[in-house]
Amino acid sequence: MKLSIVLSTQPAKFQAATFKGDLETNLARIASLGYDGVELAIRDPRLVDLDDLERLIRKHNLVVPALGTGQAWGEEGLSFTDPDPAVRRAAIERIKSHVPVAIRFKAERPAVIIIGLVRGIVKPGVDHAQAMDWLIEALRECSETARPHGIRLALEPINRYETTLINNAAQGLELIERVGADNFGLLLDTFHMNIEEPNIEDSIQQTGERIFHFHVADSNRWYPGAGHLDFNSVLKALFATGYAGFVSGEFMPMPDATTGAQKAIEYLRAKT
Ligand code: LER
Ligand code: MN
Repeated sequence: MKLSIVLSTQPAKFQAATFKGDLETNLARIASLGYDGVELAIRDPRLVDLDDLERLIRKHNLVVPALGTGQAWGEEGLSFTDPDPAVRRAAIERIKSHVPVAIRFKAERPAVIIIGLVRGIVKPGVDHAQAMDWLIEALRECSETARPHGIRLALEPINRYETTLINNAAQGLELIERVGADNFGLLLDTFHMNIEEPNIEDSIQQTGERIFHFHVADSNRWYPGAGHLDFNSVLKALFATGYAGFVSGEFMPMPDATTGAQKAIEYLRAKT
């Protein structure tokens, strides 16, 4: 099993970005704990010294399986479904600006671009069907831009307390049909699945080859092993689909980032 963990390259309010703060220190720590990769949360590629980031990542022999983009929503309010067309356009352009970053961090394949909360929520006064149409339009445009470079986009079903647009895998699969792009799939996250899926293993099986990325946190959003999810069964279902990507830790830095990351890797490595 290839394991990565989320690192935010910029200050962020998002609680489950496990590592935040000094890049060099955090990358060294992630590598020394035995992780194979690091999932980079990048709010805006223009604000990051990509040459320096790439140098540090290579120095520590880490792979970048995916790029998180949700802080564009969390910190700036950009979304695909805002009633203001200028905000929707800015969100689309922001996601497209991650394409060169995904190419730069190519390992076996380019990094997956994550569409989490940048999809937005249904804002007051907006009809759900209208928000879905804007979402589909934006996803088609971004998938089309990414496709010639072999880059895939993964939309993450997110629990109902954070968004009202695409909460579970079944809705994600319907969206895939409507978007109609072969480089568009899903990111499944065990924390959200525990809240929304009727049966986690069945939803994994039904999503099958459209699982482009996978987040792990336990039921309480602490490191795997700290809650009541059955990771033996969840990981068995994941690998039975033929999934060959990374299992990426995205959990709260509890009791602190290093201890959580260490407990997670010990626990997950014992499963394979
Ligand atoms: C991001 O990957 C995530 O899981 C969401 O909870 C973001 O708010
Ligand atoms: Mn997640």
